Amino acid sequence: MTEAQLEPETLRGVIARELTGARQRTELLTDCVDEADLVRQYSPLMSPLVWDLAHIANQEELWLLREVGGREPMHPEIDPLYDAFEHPRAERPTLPLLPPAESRAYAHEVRGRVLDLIERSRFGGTRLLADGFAFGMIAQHEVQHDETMLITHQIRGSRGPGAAAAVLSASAPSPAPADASRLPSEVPVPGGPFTMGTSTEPWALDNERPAYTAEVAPFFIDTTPVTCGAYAEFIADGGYDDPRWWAAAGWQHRQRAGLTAPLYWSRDGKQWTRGVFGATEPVRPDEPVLHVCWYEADAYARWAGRRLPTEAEWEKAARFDPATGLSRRYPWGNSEPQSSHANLGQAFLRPAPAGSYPAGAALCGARQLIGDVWEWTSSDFLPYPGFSAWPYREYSEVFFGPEYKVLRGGSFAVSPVACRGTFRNWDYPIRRQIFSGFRTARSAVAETA
Ligand code: AVJ
Ligand code: FE
Repeated sequence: MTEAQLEPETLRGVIARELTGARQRTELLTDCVDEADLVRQYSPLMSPLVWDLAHIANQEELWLLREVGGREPMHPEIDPLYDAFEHPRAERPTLPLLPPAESRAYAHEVRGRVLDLIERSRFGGTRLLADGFAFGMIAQHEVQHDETMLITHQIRGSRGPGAAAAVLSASAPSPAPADASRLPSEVPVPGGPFTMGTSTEPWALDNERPAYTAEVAPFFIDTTPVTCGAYAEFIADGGYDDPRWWAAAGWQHRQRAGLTAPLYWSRDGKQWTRGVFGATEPVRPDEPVLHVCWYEADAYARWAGRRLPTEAEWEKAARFDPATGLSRRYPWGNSEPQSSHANLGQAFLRPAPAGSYPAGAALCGARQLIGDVWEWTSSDFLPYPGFSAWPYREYSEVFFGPEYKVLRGGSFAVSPVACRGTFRNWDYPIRRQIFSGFRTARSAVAETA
């Protein structure tokens, strides 16, 4: 979605393309397992895949057919089943959910009516319709659930027929570019004010709004996400056994949960292996580390003599243009993400080697800020000054507070439509089933004469 106001005909094309692309992914993720596995719950952290499918359709019906289109509910009795707030994930398999065939039929029927609605819409008159926001919100909702479903596939591993990697058949990303080994380990970012958040990005969600002036002190940030090789050094140095590196709550969690390595890592003699969608392979030292919780990222950073970047630092590194003083939409500028910019959209089912995507570098020189792995920041998930919940409180507002940490940048699993320099994700600091990694930062020490 561009920042420029689009003619209705152009906007129609953009919306149809985003919704159709999201649906192709949803179908891949749900057609590659049999009925029994669609209704199975693989982890109390995740819904059965069939819940995601019907929930995607239900949100689309709610916002596009009912709110925008003024239609009557198609099946009002099922609404509560797919309301994420009425039933926590752990409870969902016990609900009288629509079976797979009915879920598919429901999603198909809703989508057919939505495509008709797009043809008739003028994209104006109400805030929900302006710039096609409601359609953009729903496209983003579906691709967010596509990421959630891919997480379920990773948890599922090789259990059951049709291990995800084979069915989703993603190829490997290219090897790191020639200059990757010569990159500086960190790059400087100037202190001072910059514009954080947005008031102009048409499909930005409420928690990214409004734009405001944030101030940061000068700092350095890692050029790339922390790699598996660097993380393995932390492990080898006894990092998991030394409470000095861990936040108090993190150490407690590390003890209680018995953490010794990232999720899906195991020790095979002298080398680390990792489970990837049901396959086991040697850990690749130059790949960004994946499946670490905030506490692990925080401990690694302290061990390295560094710290996690704040959310404002991350965003300044990603967006700030010192020449104009303006914040850009993406690290590479204002143009829509292309496959040369970032590893997004489940094109590959893994992060690309550190130093990849030189065309997607930020002006400060940092690479892979967008795509590959979600990056933990040190910040709590809080509203920006002037925030107002829109169009519903349950997207962001009910989560604000110190119990959630912000992640930035987007992983290989999220589509470009739900990924930009201002986009905010959040989760509990103990969570690591998500496609999470991190990079570190340090404050620039003022030079004394
Ligand atoms: C923004 C990823 C935290 O999955 O809980 C999906 C996105 N919100 N349906 C989540 C979301 C409603 C949300 N995250
Ligand atoms: Fe949802």
